[in-house]
Amino acid sequence: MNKNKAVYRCHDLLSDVDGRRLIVDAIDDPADQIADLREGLLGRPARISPKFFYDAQGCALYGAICALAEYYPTRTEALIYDCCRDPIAEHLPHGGQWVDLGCGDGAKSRQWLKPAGVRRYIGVDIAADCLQTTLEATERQFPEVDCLGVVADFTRPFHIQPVLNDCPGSAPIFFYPGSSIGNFTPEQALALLRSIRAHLGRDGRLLIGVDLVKDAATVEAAYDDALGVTAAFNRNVLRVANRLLDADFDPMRFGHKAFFNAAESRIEMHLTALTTHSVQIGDVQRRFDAGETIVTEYSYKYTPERFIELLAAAGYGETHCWTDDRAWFGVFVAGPARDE
Ligand code: AVJ
Repeated sequence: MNKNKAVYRCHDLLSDVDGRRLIVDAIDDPADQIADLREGLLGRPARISPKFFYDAQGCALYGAICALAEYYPTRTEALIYDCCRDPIAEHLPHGGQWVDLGCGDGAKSRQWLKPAGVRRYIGVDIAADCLQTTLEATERQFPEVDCLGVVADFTRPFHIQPVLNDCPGSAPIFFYPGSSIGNFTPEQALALLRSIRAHLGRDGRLLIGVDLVKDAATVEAAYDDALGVTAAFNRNVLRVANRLLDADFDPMRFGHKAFFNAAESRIEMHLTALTTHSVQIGDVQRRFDAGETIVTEYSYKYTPERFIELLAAAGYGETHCWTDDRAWFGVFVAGPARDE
């Protein structure tokens, strides 16, 4: 995305609505997204960005994954927040602007608005429809908090400084829970962390949840559950591709594969063609050989040390970390390095 374009769009929309709830459309041209998806599927190896998982059905399936016995991250992160909310909040500025990156239904954030004394809530998500509902729910529960939404794809550099400037003297708290950072390669994660860092000013903070390295069997079970919910979630992305690209993937002709790649410290999810067959993708045919895979997701796992290193490389200073007693999941609060 052209950075400047996004800035102007923010300005324009803000001046239009003078401080009331708004949806800022700071997303890339949808045609570019579709071109990326098409290019990825025609490439070798074929790949699909995980951001395409989350249509309405994909969001519902992800919700079901979070409730699975095998899927520990959501539960473990919630446990850390439940037991350490006040000590964590002590490290956050009060009267701040809560920037909820990938807000979804906003439920995780609503638990923070009181303890962190939040003045303004900014939901950021790629899914515009959910965003509206999230803002309404948040406003209903917290009428005194000013709520607004930004539609953005933060797989691209994002720039919401004009939105933050609209509420001067209120430091931003960027909340990025759920180990969503794990979907980025360490290089991409560094770029995103820098992007956030550039918005912090002196008093702003990042509050981020990160899944940690643990035995491979536990991680693999979380991404290949016994009931096949994750398999359905993975295959659903082919239905999204069918809709967006006018393609004719048969999801059941692909198998779900998930394994821990220890050298890269990441879970890899693939869809494997079960038989050799051709798929129509718009106006071209793409042949898939039996066993050929489409990469659909990487989910990186960090050690606390490695994640703190990444934060330092992105220009953060003092960092605090909380984990559960098995050290399966880490919650980090980081502020700007002092000498910057
Ligand atoms: C939403 C990216 C955090 O990587 O664990 C869950 C997505 N994929 N099961 C993750 C996901 C398969 C999830 N994140």
